Formats: sequence, C-alpha cells, structure tokens
Amino acid sequence: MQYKLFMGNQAYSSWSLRGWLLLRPFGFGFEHEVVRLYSPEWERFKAAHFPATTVPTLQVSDGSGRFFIWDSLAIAEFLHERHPDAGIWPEGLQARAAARTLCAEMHSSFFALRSSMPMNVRREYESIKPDAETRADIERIENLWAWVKTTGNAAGPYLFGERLCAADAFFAPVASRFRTYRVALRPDSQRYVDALLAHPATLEFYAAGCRESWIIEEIEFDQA
Ligand SMILES: N[C@@H](CCC(=O)N[C@@H](CS)C(=O)NCC(=O)O)C(=O)O
Repeated sequence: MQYKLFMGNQAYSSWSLRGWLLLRPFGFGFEHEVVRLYSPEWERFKAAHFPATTVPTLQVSDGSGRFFIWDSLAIAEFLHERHPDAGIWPEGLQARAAARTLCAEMHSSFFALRSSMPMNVRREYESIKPDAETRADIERIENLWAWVKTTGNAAGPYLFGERLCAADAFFAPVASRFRTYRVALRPDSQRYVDALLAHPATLEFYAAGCRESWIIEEIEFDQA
C-alpha cells in the first residue's frame, strides 16, 4: 500500500501538523502534497477527493484503487491497525486508553484556545494575551499533561515516554500556539512544549511553513 498525505498551508494548518506527526516520526514511506487552503486549488482538491473536505487527508492506494481518510483520529487508528508495532499508540492497555482519550478531548474541545490563538509557525507575538475562556483551556491542557505523568507511564520527554506517539502529535499544534503567543506555562509544561517543538519532524514541518509565502491575513493579527 502507498500513502499520500494532503496537508494545508504548513504555516497555519494545525490539523495538518497532527497528520504529519502521525506519519513522519514512524518511518512510514509516504508522499505529501500541500494544498493552499481556500484557494481555487483547494476547491479542485475537494472535487477530486470526495468525500474529503478537510486536511489532513491520507490517500491510501494499492494495485486495485485508492481511498481517502480525511480525519486525523481516523488516520491514527488506520495506521495503528496496519502497523501495530510502530508505536502510534503507547505500550499498555491503560496507557493506550489514556492516549486515545487525550486525543479525543483534543479533537473535540478547546475551542477558545483554537479560535483566539490560531497556529502560525512564522510568528511570535508579545501582545496577545489569553482571555478567561482561553486561560481555562490552557489550564485544562496543563492539568492533563501533569496528570499523565502521575499515571505511572514510562518517563521521558513525551507524554508516554521516550518516543512520540499519537497523543503528542495531537498536542503539537497546542505547543506551537503556546510558543507563538508566548503563553506562560508551568516548568514541566514548558519542557514538554520545548520537546515537541524540537522533534525533528516538527522542525521539518516548521521549516516548510516558514518557506511558504502564502498569507492568510486574518491570522496575521498585526498585519491585517
Ligand atoms: N476533524 C478534522 C479536522 C480537520 C480540519 O478542520 N482541517 C482544517 C485545516 S487546519 C481544514 O481542512 N479546513 C478547511 C475547511 O474547513 O474548509 C481532523 O481531525 O483532521
């Protein structure tokens, strides 16, 4: 089977960073293509890859045809099913349940943080401070990260030990936001953010995002 990952602008697309980190660190061979969000090219992508309407979308092909997985949680589960020893989910039933729940909460929550502090790998802002709802999201995320470390899972820079897993992939865009908006964090949270942003696959994504010249003005707060 061959994989092709479709992503949005790497400067801005938080979900695409999740998709990238579900593949790149695990050594799966895959092609990738960046589709410029909300451009004519984006409309052509959706028309040609129905029913996908969002990125990341993973195209899976073999001799007999191709299909699409257009949701990051579904991509994680598909990759785990096909590559059960790759480490997409951590070792141990309880750790896997925790990791899956963390991903699900990330997938369905934190709307204040997501809307008021959009990902932008090219920028760092001094002046944008979290409002009360965003602060509550940040507090919850830090509490979750601290809780994982009390559950007896393996020690290491990532949530479940020495190796990055899907739960870390899901929180990497949060780490990126925390850096962009210079969010003051507890020391352990800051160490985790630094580890996520120093992962070679994250650095590769950032470098590609920094090379892009496409601008979405609504996300460039002081340039809009
Ligand atoms: N549930 C999806 C969400 C993906 C998503 O919303 N991606 C954004 C890019 S960051 C997107 O494709 N937006 C385009 C649109 O909503 O038209 C996932 O888990 O992957």
